[in-house]
Amino acid sequence: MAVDVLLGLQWGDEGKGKIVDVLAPKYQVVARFQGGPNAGHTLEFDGFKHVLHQIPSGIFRQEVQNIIGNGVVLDPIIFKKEIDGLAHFNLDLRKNLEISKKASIILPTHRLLDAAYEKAKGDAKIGSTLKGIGPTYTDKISRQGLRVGDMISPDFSAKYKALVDRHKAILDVYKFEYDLAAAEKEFFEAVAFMKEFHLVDSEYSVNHAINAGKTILAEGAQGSLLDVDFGSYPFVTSSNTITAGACTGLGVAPKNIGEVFGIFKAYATRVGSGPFPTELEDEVGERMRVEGREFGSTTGRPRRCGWIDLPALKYAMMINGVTQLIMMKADVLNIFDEIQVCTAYEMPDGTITDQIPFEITDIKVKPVYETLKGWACSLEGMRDFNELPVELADYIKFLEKHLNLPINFISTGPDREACVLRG
Ligand code: 2SA
Ligand code: MG
Repeated sequence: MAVDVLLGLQWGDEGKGKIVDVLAPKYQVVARFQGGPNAGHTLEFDGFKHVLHQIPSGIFRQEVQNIIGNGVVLDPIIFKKEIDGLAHFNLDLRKNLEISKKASIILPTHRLLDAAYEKAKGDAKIGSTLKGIGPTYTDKISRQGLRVGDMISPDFSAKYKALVDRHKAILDVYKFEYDLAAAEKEFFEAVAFMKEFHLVDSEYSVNHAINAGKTILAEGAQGSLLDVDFGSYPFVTSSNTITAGACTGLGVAPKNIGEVFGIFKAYATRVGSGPFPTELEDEVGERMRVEGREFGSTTGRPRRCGWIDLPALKYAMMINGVTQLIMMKADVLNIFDEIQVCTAYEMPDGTITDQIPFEITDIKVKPVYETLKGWACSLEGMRDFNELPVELADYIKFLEKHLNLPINFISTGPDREACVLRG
């Protein structure tokens, strides 16, 4: 059996949480392969709204095996809070959650370093979620990080101290003031708590599941355009958020990747800094933000909003090998009489391109728009493609023509049931 991958094709917040929740019943295993507490996957069901950060979205189904893979950076303090926050769901989490011993641990000083680096950058800041993501991946790549498996080693405290001493030296260089005592106490309590879970070599779990013919879903976090290699560097996160990240972040061979579900919003949003050619810094963008409730689920930050960007979407589809397209939040566009679609960019020298230029972070490209008629009505209760207003059907067909792939799932509201399935 193959591993299906579900990921966002834009800058995150495409609505992955809702889709994973819809898809989860089909899967016996749900695994996270990158990112960490910078993610916020919002699930809404039975009148509940719940945000997951580090824990896979299959957690609410007791029969699903949930795996936090080696590619993840895990904050024990946030992990403990997340588990505590799930208490009222009466789940036996020690049974259906496995954590890779090779996942990296976020220390309290990683968060301080994140803050120190961002502060030093001033106006050039990345807009990091300040969860310590960048510094933790830095330590992983520079081969000095701590991993979940180290927590069970007798010299964990010594390893911890050696790394924290290095961090303190850097914080001194940055003249960053801090008080570590409370966070350290919390950290060690959380480490003790985490040790009671299944700490495993999750590459074996995943591959045993593949060999046993189980259905497996790899759940991406952030978005493809925040990928450390292919996003608008340096305004990116520090992991590979794309399909290939599922291979390295779980130990899955490329030949074992199956369907790749690419999720995108009917428009575009971005939190944090960095280029966003179709951004609307006007009243239209403000209406989109309010209508779409576009505020970060991790940090509460208002998201930047704009029209859909087809060059960026096509790029993301290419890098990921998307086989299934899923469009979210079509209903947010109900309020507009006209809808713009960016089909290409105009470069500063006047040339037109449908590729993302390397210089995107330094130059301002102008979106080339085509204007489509809006449907300007509610989509409530619509479950069939043929019920959709003709303007929305036209919008979907227009996108499909440019993206060269059918859009088989169209979400028309936050509820689990609010969607149109085709094909
Ligand atoms: P980081 O914290 O080092 O990964 O930040 C680097 C950039 O990546 C962006 N980033 C995100 N963008 C959208 N959604 C994210 N997760 C949360 C969510 C966001 C929130 O799912 O709602 O609640 O604010 C996410 N995580 C990282 C970040 O904005 C930086 O531009
Ligand atoms: Mg999110």
